[in-house]
Amino acid sequence: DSYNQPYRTAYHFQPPKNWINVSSCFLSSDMLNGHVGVFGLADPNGPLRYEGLYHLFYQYNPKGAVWGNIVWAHSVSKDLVNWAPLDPAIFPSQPSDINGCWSGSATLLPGNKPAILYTGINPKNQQVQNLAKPKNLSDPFLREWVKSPKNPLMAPTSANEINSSSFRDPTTAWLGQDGHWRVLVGSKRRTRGMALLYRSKDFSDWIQAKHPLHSTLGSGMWECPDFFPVLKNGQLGVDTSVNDDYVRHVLKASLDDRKHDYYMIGSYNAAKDKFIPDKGFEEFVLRYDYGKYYASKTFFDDGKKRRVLLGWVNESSSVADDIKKGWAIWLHKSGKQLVQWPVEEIEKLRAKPVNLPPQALKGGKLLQINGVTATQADVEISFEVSGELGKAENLKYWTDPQILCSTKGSSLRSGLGPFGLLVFASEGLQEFTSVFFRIFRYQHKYLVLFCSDQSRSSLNKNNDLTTYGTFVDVNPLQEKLSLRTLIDHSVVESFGGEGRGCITARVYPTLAINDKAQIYAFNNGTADVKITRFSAWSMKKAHIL
Ligand code: DQQ
Repeated sequence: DSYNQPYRTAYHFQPPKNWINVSSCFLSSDMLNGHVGVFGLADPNGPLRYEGLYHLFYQYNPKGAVWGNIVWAHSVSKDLVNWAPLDPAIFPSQPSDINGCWSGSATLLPGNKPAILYTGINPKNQQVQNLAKPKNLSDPFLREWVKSPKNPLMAPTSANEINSSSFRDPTTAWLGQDGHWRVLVGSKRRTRGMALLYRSKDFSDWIQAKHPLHSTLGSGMWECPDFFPVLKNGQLGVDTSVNDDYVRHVLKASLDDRKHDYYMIGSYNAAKDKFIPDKGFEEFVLRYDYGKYYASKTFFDDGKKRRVLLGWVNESSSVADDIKKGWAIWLHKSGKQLVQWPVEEIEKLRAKPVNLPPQALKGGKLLQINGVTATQADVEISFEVSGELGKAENLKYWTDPQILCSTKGSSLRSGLGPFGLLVFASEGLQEFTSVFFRIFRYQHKYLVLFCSDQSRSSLNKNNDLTTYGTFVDVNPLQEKLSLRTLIDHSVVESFGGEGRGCITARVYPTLAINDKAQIYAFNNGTADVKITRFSAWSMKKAHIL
C-alpha cells in the first residue's frame, strides 16, 4: 500500500482516519491545483505518561474536510514510537465546549491523578477554560473523561477585559511553595502577546492574577504557551513545578502572527509570579525548529526522567497534517539555547546499517549512498573543516540566515560549503532536497549556516518550496559539524550541531519516490572537507494505525 501512498509517513505519527481523506484527495485532481484546505488540525494536546503508558491527544476534526466540531482524538503508546488509537477522549457535550474542544494540557495532581484543562468554545463562540478528569483511574488507557459540572472555570467577563477570541490553550499547571496551583492561558491585548496567570487551591476555583506571567509588545496572540524548568547542567528533565538554584525556565509561545514556535530562557521569580528573560532574550528570537513546526508542547516523562517535546508539522501541499515524533529537550551547556534530539526509542527502528570509513569529500564531489531505503532512513554524518577555514567566505553584513540559505542555495559554490546531504534525489537530479552547511567568516569569527533547501524538491511547483535556514552555534575550529537527518516519505527532519539547530521540512517529490529515491553526500564548495563519520540505517515501519 505504501507504493500508492508515497508520502504517508512510516514512523512519524499521523492521525489514522485523516488518511482516508488524504487518499481520496490523492485520487482527485485537487492536489495538482495546490491547497485544498485543512483536513483536521493536529495540535498535540495534553501529552502525559500514566502507569507506564504515554498518552497523546490531538486536535482533530472527525468530520474530515469541514472546519468545526473539534475534539480531542486519543492515542496511547509504550515507547513514543508505536501508537494505538482510542476513541476521542474529549468532545463537545456541555454549553462550555459545545462549539469545540480546543487545545490544552494535562497536569498530574497529587496521588498521580491526571487532570486536563482545555479551551472550550461556548454558544456565544467565546473561548473559556474547562476541566476534565478520568472517570476511572484504574483504566490505564484513560478512555473516559468526566467534565467538571462547574465548567467553565475561567471565562472572559466584563470586569477582566479579556478578549473572548484571544483566550486559549491552558498550560500544564505547576504547584507553588504556597501549595497553590498556577496555570497560564495564551492571550493578547492589541498587539501585546501575553501569558495570563491563574491560581487555584483546589484546581477547580481559579482566580486570575493581577499581572500576566509575562508579555511582550508586538508579538501578537500567544497560542499554546508552555512554561517549564530545565536543568542548568545536564540533559535530564525535571517536573514542571521545580524551581530551585539548579534550573532555568523556558517560556515558549506559538506566535499566531508568525506561525512559529519561539522561546525565551530566563528565571521564574516565584514571589512575584513573573518570568524574567535573560539579557538578550527580551524578544522572541530563538525557535525550536526553523522549518515547519507549530503548537508544540512538552511534558515531563518521570519514567525516563526527561522532558519530551511534541509538535506538529503541517502540510506543504494538500496532504494531511502530521504529528511529529517526540524529541527530548534540554538546556545547552552554554545556557544560551535549548538542544533537541529524537527520543532514543526511535533507534529501535534502525535496521541494515551502512557505515562508511572516514574519507575526504573533494570540492564539487557527489557521493552516492547505497544500501539504504532512501525514503525511510536515519542518516548521521560529520564533517571536519578546521584545516580549510582560511577559505571561508567573508560575510560583510549580518544577514538573515533563511535569506542567505535561499539566495545562495545548494549549488552556488563558496570557499567552504555548501556541503551536506541530498535526500529524495531522483536519478539525474531533476528533484532533490538538500540539507547542508556553509561557513562564513564574520567579524573575526566563524558563522556556521545550516540550511534545508526545498526549492528543487518537487517538479510539482504548487507545493510550498520555501527554503529554511538558521545559524548554529558551533565553532568549526574546535568541533566537527554533525548532521542527523530523519527521512520519512515526505518528512525531512534535520538536526545540526548535535541538536543545536533543527529544521523540519515537508516535501512531495514526483520522481524521487519509492525505490526511485536516492541519497547522496555532497560538497559543492571549492575546498575539500573530511567526512569523519557516516552511518545510515533503513528505518522499520512503526505501528501508527
Ligand atoms: N489550534 C487550536 C487552538 C490553538 C490553535 C484550535 C493553534 O486552541 O490556539 O484547534 O494551532
